[in-house]
Amino acid sequence: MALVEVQVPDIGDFDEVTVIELMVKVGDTVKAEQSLITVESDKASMEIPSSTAGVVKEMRVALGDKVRQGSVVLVVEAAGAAAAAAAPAASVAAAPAAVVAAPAAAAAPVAAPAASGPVEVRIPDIGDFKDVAVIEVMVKPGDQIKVEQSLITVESDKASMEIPSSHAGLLKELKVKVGDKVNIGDLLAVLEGTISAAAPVADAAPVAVASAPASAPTAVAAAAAAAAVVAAPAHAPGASTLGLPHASPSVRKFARELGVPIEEVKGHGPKGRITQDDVQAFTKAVMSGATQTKAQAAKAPAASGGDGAGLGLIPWPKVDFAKFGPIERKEMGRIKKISGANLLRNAVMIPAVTNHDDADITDLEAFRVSTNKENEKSGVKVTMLAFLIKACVAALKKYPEFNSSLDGDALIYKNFWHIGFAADTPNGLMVPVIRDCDKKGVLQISQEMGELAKKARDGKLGPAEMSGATFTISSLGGIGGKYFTPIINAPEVAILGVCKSTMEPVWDGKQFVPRLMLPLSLTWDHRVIDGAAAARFNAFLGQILGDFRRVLL
Ligand code: CAO
Repeated sequence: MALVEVQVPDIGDFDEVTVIELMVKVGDTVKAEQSLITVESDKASMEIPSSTAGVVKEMRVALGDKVRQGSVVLVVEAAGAAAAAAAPAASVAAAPAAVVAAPAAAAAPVAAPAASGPVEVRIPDIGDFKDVAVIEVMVKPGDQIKVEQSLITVESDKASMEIPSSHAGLLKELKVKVGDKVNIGDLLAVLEGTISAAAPVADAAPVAVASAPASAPTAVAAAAAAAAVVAAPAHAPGASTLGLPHASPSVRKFARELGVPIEEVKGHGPKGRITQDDVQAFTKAVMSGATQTKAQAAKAPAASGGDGAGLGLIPWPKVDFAKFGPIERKEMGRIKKISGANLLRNAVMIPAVTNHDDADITDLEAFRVSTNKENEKSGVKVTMLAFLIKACVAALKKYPEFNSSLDGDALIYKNFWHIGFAADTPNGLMVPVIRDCDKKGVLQISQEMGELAKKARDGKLGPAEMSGATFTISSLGGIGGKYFTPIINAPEVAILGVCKSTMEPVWDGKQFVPRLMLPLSLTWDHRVIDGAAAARFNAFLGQILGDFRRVLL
C-alpha cells in the first residue's frame, strides 16, 4: 500500500481555477481516470481525473478553493500495480498522454491569407471520443462566423465540448442537427464568402480536416482533452441557441439530481451559462414559492394564483420596498443559499415538534471550570457543548430511534454516533461532524470541536467533515436566548438546541436554592418519534447533565 497525492494535471493556460464540484469523498474507492473534482474558469469546466486507483484517504481541496497545475487534490491509498506505477514520486498528476490521443492545443488563431469560395468545416480530433452526440447548435445559416467561434456542442456520457470553426466566413450550410452522432472528420458546415483560416499550428491535430488546417477544439477544450478532462460549453456571444441550454455536464447532472428542469433555469454565468448557483437559486425560488416550474404551473390550482410552489399556497408577496424607503439589494452568499434550500426542505417536509426543558448543570459547570483550570497549559478549553455531546450519545444509545433515519417505510438504525454541531461562520451556518463520539473523551471532543469550528470559520471544511452525522446539536449558549426551535438536519430525525445557562431559583422541596439551569430545546420528527419518547429523552439528558457520572452507567 502506498499513499499517493493526486495532483491537478496540465489544464492548459489556466493559472487558477475554482473547485466547483467534489465528486468523491474520503473512503470512496476510485478507479484510475475516474473524475474527482470539477474545476471551472470563467470559460470552461473541466473534470479532473485520478492518476491512480485506490481508496481516498484525504481530501485536500474544498468547494471554492482555487487550484492550478500541480495542486494536490486528494491522497489515495493505492494498491498493487497502481502504487507501483506511482512510485517513486508518490505525488502524481494524471499523465495526459496515457489517457487520450491528445490533440495539440491550438495556438491563438492567427489570420491566414484570405481566400474565397466555399470551404468545408469538419469535426477536428476531439480525443478518444466516438459517435458523440450533438447536444447544441450555436449558429444558424446566414451567421457570419469567426475563426475559432464555437459552432456546436457535443457530449459523450462523460464529457461535453464545443467544436469551433476552423475558418471565418458566412455560414452557408449546417450539416448537423441536435441529436446527430458525429466523429472526427465528419462534415460540420460549409462556409462561403471571404474565407480566412486559423494559421497552421505546428503538430496540429493528426486527423486531416477539410482542405485547411485543422482547428482543434478551443484552446481550453484541447488542453482539457489532452488531460482527459472535460471542457464545457461556453455560450458564444449572441449565438442563437437552438438546442439545450448552456451548462457544464456537472451542472446538468446536478440539475438532474435535484429534478430541476434545466431549460427553465436562467443562466447568470459568463455569456449566460447556467451555473450551479443558478440551479440552486432556481431550486430555492421554487421551494420558497417565489417561482414555479412549468410542470407545477400546469398543475397548480387556479385559486393559488399559480404561484404556490405546487403546494396550493397563495403566492409569495411581492412588495416594491423602494416605495417605502431607500433599499439596497445584496445577493446572498453560496453557503447561505445552499443551507437555505436545505432548511426550507426540512422545515416543509418534516412534521417537527419541539420540547423545551431545563437541565440543572450547577455541578457540571463547577467540574468544567475546574477541568479547564487543571488543563490550562494544554491549550484545550472545554465548553459545555463537549459535555452535551457526550450526554447526547448516552441518550441516543438509550433511545436509538433518535439516532435513526427514515427510509421509506423503514427505519435505519445507525450503530455509530457521529454528532454534528452548528457553527456560526462569517459565510453562514455550517455543521461540522465529530465522528465516533462514543469512543472519545470530553477533552478529545473539545479539541476536535475547536479545530473543526476554526476550519468552518476559515471556509476550509471539506465535505467529508460535514457528512455522516447521526444527530446534531445547535448551541447558542455562548450568545444568549432562552429557547428556540431548531430545524432538523435531514435525514437525521432529531436535533438539540441549547441556549445560555442562567442562575435560577429552584425549589428543592423546602426552599428555593440558586441553581445553574441550561435551557434545552429538542426538535424531533413526529413520523419517527412520539411526544412521550421525546419527553423521556430530554428527562434522561437532564439526569445525565445533573449528575455526569450517569454517563458511565
Ligand atoms: N451557557 C452559558 N455559557 C455558555 C454556554 C451555555 N450553554 N455555552 C457556551 N458558553 C460560554 C462558553 O463557556 C464560553 O465562555 P468563556 O468565553 O467565558 O469561556 C463562551 O460561552 C463562548 O463559547 P463558544 O461559543 O466559543 O463555544 P461553544 O463550545 O459553546 O460553541 C460553537 C462552539 C462553534 C458551536 C459556537 O462558537 C457557535 O458557532 N455557536 C453558534 C451555533 C449556531 O449558530 N446555532 C444556530 C443554528 S440555527 O440557525
